[in-house]
Amino acid sequence: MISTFVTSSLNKAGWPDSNLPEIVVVGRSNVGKSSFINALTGKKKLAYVGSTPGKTRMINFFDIDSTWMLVDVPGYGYAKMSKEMIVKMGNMMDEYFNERSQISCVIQLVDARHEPTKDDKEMIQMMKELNYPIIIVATKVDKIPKTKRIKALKEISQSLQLPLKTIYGVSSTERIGFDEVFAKIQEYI
Ligand SMILES: Nc1nc2c(ncn2[C@@H]2O[C@H](COP(=O)(O)OP(=O)(O)OP(=O)(O)O)[C@@H](O)[C@H]2O)c(=O)[nH]1
Ligand SMILES: [Mg+2]
Repeated sequence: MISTFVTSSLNKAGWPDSNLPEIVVVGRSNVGKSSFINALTGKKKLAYVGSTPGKTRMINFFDIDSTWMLVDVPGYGYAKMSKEMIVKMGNMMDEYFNERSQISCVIQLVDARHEPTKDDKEMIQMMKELNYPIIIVATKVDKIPKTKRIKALKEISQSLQLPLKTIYGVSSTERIGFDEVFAKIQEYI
């Protein structure tokens, strides 16, 4: 897989002039979106990973094999973000999700260790209303003992009222679960 950074945008004017299908990675701040993109592409420093939440502030586009784009967006639910910033980012995301016609799938990340949050559920609802197919990925499974991972995924599937087989567990640090997610992505590009 050949992956390259294309551009970062703050608004429509900054979106790449391209018709490639886009797969967007969404989720709470710090859930591991940028790490997921790096692990999926096998490039350690493609997307910026921060030790503190709120690191990704723009919409970042990555070209994959000149065939599709992977899109990294800012996380939601970061308590320390200023109100002004929350509004700015909300508008930026609304514009993208409402007007970018080639969005072909949304990858919703949730933390494997916790029940999906109210924000997670609202995000999923919003994506459903926009008619985007959604892939649910539970991150950081390395932080759960191996014997308890299935149970954690089951709890997420129950909480979201989605079949267990539609929830993918991954670890970006241990590189677990990416082949399965990649195969699923292929269905949408
Ligand atoms: N143990 C473990 N840590 C992870 C994993 N994925 C991400 N992290 C850590 O979680 C923190 C946040 O990761 P990011 O990839 O920057 O998260 P993000 O969702 O892009 O965050 P924002 O850009 O702030 O919205 C970093 O310290 C990562 O190293 C994982 O699978 N396992
Ligand atoms: Mg990020």
